[in-house]
Amino acid sequence: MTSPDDKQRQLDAYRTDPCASEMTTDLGIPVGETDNSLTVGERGPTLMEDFHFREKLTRFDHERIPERVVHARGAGAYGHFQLYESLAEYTRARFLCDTSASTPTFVRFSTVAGSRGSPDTVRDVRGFATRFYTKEGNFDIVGNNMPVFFIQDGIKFPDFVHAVKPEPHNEIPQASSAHDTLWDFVQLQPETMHMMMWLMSDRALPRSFRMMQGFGVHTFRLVNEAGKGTFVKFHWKPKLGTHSLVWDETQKVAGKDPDFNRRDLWEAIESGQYPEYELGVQLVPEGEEGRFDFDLLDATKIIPEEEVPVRPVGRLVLDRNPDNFFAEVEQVAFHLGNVVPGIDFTDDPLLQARLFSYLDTQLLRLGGPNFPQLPVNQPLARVNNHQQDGPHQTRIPESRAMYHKNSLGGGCPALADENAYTHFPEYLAGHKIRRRPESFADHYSQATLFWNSMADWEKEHIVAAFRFELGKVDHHHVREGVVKNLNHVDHDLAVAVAEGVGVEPPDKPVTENHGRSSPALSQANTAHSPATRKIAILVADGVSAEDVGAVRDGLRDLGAIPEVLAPRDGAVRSADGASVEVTRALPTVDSVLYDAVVVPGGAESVRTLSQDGSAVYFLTEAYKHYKAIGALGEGRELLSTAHVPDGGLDQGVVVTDRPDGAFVKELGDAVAAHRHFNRETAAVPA
Ligand code: HDE
Repeated sequence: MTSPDDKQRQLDAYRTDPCASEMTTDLGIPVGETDNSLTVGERGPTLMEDFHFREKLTRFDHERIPERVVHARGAGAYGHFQLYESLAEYTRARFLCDTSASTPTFVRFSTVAGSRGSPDTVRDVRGFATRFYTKEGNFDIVGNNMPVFFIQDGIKFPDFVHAVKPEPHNEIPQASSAHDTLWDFVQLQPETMHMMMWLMSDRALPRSFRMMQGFGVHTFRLVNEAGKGTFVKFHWKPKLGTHSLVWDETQKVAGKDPDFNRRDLWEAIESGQYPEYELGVQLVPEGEEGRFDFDLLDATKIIPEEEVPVRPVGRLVLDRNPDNFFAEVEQVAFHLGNVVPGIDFTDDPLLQARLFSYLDTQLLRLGGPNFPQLPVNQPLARVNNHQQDGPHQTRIPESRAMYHKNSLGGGCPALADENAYTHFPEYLAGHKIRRRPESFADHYSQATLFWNSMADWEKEHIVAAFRFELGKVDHHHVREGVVKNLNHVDHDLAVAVAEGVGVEPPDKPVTENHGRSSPALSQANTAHSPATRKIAILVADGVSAEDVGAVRDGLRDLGAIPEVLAPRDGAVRSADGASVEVTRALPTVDSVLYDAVVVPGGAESVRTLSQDGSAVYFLTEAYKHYKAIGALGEGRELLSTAHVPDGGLDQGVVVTDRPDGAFVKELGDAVAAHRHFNRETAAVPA
């Protein structure tokens, strides 16, 4: 049985305390001077014998390792997983059978296309990789925040990644899919269409890693004690719901705070607002896989939740930030081949390719085969085998018999018996061929399903995204090719995109839209909460302290994070002479870093703010980005200065004379709604 602290106790052995001793070299020699190198006289040449200088520079020169070829930019955290009920009927994996165990975990979230230093808020898929440190070894779900993928066969992965990464001749653009090579790949590879719908949707712009779903994508197989197999898809559902930024905002955030998602995760954990996700499974009994109009082995397809419900089976809580980014987040080596007894693969050709790729890439990235010994990669289970040597071996095997079978080492280690991992004995026979199955041929029905399931505002965002991306494509025939493919998805969509990118719209649909939808796909149907939302309260000297206090305390009670912003840092003087502490100075922040804005009353404060362009713009821009807006007393005047129409509660604009409970409740509801897309914002100058 594992407990949440087991992994942390293991890591303790590796944590180093900078205050535990005086400064030393790497080999422990005391260092008394590290600011001046050893020279001949004060102005003479540096001496080679200065071993401390040489070591310091050499270590510096060797600090870098290759960044991940994809998913280079990421952030990670530790946590634990608690099972709700035993899944012994389906799997012998002990951590999925024992509800008394709490399994330590490590999660890494990432973008895909950008380099290590690229901004967080680009339009991209997000990686959602989870490691379970179980007593039977490490189990990794190396998933994404979208449930399908661009390609069906892993042999296409290098082609796809070459197309989406910055173009090879000039290494432009960074962390963006809006360029010719990606869309050229897309137009010639119609299997990308379903995933492109997800990528052009708001799913590609998560408000927070804490507010996005995760998916194992492939169909895996659970195997129980009796050897019976059940197909499974893994899902993570965030407790706070699935929410996204708007496109204009993401681009501004990329400059104002390139670490936006990383910082959000870090701060939430530091402040004890631990991110939570529910693990769900879709189970399909072996033998019933033929009942769908798609192939379970095709990673460009979902199993609609309405056909096979997602059964919640446990809860993941992330409650500890890493101590050192490089040691833990950069060196973590996920591999979807890391499975434990009771969890097995399927013949999905994308999955099969990944089984090769992850180990291969770690050998290069982490410099040899001993990377499983790195603290973050070490399992809690005991490791015992005849693997030996290689760079940076840290174990000291005591046996002289590093082979099996042996008599000189007492025959050790003995082979595992009933605990051993056994592969599902799937019966297979066939010819060696290179051919896609006919059951993988339908590239459009589920793209149409996704489109049909979107709320009107989600559809508008998808059209705008296609127009933006294709608008950056120089080759006209590539734009035309994409529009042609879109016409297989939905005629109206194809026409709307064509009209925005200077392409002749198709005159009729290729096929009639099948009209089916899956409500679970829409972000309109997600959970809503004001918890952990950042809310700006704009103040200046002369503000109503009563308003500030009521709003701040009321929002805190709802679990939100109110921050008082003023033209300068420190404190402002309220109308009644009290001191109101300022959280941040306006020039150091921006509305795109907040979920909502409130303007308290106080005639002098509002007058000052209305003459401060950055305060006015703050409000206008928040309105433009559909965020909840609140105003009390004279604060309402700033709304009209900022061209914010009082659309009322329906449009997330909450105004009042006095700060009472009803105001805070309405404001909380408006914040929880996340965005108010029923506003007319086209003419708003921000
Ligand atoms: Fe990956 N992928 N991938 N991938 N992937 C990597 O492994 C690869 C795919 C995913 O936070 C690499 O350690 C191939 C699907 C995540 O460290 C590499 C194929 C899904 C991460 C690799 C895929 C993913 C990676 C790069 C097609 C969602 C980041 C560095 C056959 C289910 C893990 C590394 C982390 C990382 C290969 C497709 C998710 C090169 C060949 C589908 C979350 O091995």
